[in-house]
Amino acid sequence: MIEGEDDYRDSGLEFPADFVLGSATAAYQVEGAVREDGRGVSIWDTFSHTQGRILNGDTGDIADDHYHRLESDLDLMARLGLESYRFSIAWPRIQPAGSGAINERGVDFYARLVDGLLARGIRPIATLYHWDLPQALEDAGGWPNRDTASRFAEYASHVGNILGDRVSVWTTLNEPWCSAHLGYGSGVHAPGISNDLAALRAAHHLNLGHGLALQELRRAVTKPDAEYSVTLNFHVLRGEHETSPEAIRRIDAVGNRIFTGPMLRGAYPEDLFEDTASITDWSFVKATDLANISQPLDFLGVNYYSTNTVKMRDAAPATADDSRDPAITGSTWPGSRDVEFLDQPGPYTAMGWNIAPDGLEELLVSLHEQFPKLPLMITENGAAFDDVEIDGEVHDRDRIDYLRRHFTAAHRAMARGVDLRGYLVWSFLDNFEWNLGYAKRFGLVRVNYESLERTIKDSGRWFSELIATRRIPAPRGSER
Ligand code: IFM
Repeated sequence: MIEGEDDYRDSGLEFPADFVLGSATAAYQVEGAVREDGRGVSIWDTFSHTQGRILNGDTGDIADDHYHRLESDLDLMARLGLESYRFSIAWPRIQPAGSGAINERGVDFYARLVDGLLARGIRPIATLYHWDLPQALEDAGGWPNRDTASRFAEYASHVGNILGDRVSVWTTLNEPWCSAHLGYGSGVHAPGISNDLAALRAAHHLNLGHGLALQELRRAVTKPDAEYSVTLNFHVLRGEHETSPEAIRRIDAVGNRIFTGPMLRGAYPEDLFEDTASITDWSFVKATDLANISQPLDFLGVNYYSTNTVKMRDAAPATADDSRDPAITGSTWPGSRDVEFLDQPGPYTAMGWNIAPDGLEELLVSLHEQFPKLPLMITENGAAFDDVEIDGEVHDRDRIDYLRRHFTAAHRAMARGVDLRGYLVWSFLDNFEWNLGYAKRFGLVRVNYESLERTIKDSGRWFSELIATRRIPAPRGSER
């Protein structure tokens, strides 16, 4: 990132009247109430209750207690002026064992959520799957098992029937890369499996589940102007080393094009097959799968936080039998163990992620060039910082600065012709940050994890001003 004139700290830039401004959360990260009203067990319940998996032994058992504080949280969204709220539906609340009859009490919670949003003039954006697979389906093989894709389609059909008259936007999956690669490849996420073949099979069955679910949704939904999407987290790759182009190609294939290929082009990239030939012949891809997966989308959801810098390792590639310690084997990405991820230039967020708004601009422009007819929406962007609450205030200047830079980047991409429809800040509330538990705070609103009290941070007020004026607010005194 270049500091100075071109540091993306613009203000005053205006967003069009129909540009959607809102915020996002996910069920397991905020809801709590994991044993209530007939909810079944998810892989994240199991994982978070397994010793050593989550920092400080945290679990989502209570999280932000959003399940019990729904009305006041909805009021808070309205106070912030959110135009849209992106939430996810916990599959185990709808179908506790992942198949069969629906659980009416679980349905009731999401009906109240959607109705509460609509009553406050906030557009509901519903994600069907943000990682909380019913444990019963994991016990039957999880995403590496083809049947999970069919179960997901069945679940989508139920949810479409129940909420299809009211939800504005449907998103099938959130970040299937995380589900496949972190869940079944590196194993740092639930269900905690480390197996290259399982990760690739999971990626394919997530793709298939996406396509089948979209078809079911389109059959069930009755709201005529409902929109359909999927959210991907893209890896924006860089590298100056002579081997970087090859490393970039590899990670782009197994990290990005493994999803955009089948979903948006109707084919897996040939180079992905070559890179992973020692792991699988991909015979789990059946004849009709690609046609089922490549369903039309109204827009593509883009999650962006930072960039990656890569090169090929100097030493000989590790074999699949080696320890999975990345220090020994290189990356844990299937077919790309000989790719090395390098330290990135700062500044960094509390996650250790580099702050690179130019990466967001580059990503949006590149997606627009690759898929010129497909509108885009930023469905997640935001930052964790070590916020401090003093006398009921959180002066999170770092987060405001991060958001200013990324809203500037989005605006610049639009000025370059990108059809960008909206921007949803991650996250509405501080919440359970997966394997890092409650140690990392991304919220526009602080949550006190003892009292569960909510406090709007300065960034929340900043975002409210942006929504109200549709312009990036001018920096105040100490903000620069
Ligand atoms: O908290 C997560 C979210 O669940 C998915 N996208 C990235 C966020 C920050 O890590």
